[in-house]
Amino acid sequence: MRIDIISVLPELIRSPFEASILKRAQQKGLVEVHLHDLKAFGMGKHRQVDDYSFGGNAGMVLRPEPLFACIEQLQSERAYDAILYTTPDGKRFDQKDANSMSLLENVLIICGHYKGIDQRVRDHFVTHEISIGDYVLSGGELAAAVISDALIRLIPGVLNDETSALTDSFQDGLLAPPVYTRPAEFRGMAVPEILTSGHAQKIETWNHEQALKRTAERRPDLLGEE
Ligand code: 6GU
Repeated sequence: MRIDIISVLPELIRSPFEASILKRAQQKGLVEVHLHDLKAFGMGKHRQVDDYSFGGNAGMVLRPEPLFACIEQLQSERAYDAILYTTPDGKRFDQKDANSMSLLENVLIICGHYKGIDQRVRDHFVTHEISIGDYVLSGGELAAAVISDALIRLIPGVLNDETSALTDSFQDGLLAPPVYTRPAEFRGMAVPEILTSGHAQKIETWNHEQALKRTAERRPDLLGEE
């Protein structure tokens, strides 16, 4: 997979890709992440990328010319399977979206900023408008990092223990059960006996029951109840 990210503040998202799992995924050659500074395509000697919105709505909007130039240059180098735009008015991103997008070869993410991007860019290029939740961020960069992380960790070989993505919360429509590690007893608090029993089948049943209980308590909407 290759992910290209267009942003006016690429430095805001460099660090998540330079540590831990995301760094190792790139070192292993499983994913390439390329950050593109929109200001390089800015207009005039001030490299302007934004302007006031028509109609008087307060706030700056990213102009179409730099975005068209940047996107068209990238498209001349490869075809994109998806062009995402991060925006609070997009479809709310979930694990299903992550699963299907993790299979794509070339993904382009355009980070919204200020009051957003000129609608003509959305109309012309964007295939998926994505929000990461019902709250407002100051820019789409952190959302782009969240989405990239969710995709990259699903690429086969990225996680050490291949089964661990399968036991994630949401992967079976349920929240994950509680987990414990050593010591088996700590300050008088014991790990549930079943987990130290060695009965694989009983442990699996217990985990499933706990996952159901947690989901019913915390996210009944996932069980279609609410
Ligand atoms: Cl994708 N962008 C911004 N700016 N705010 C958000 C968001 C995205 N998702 C939730 N809030």
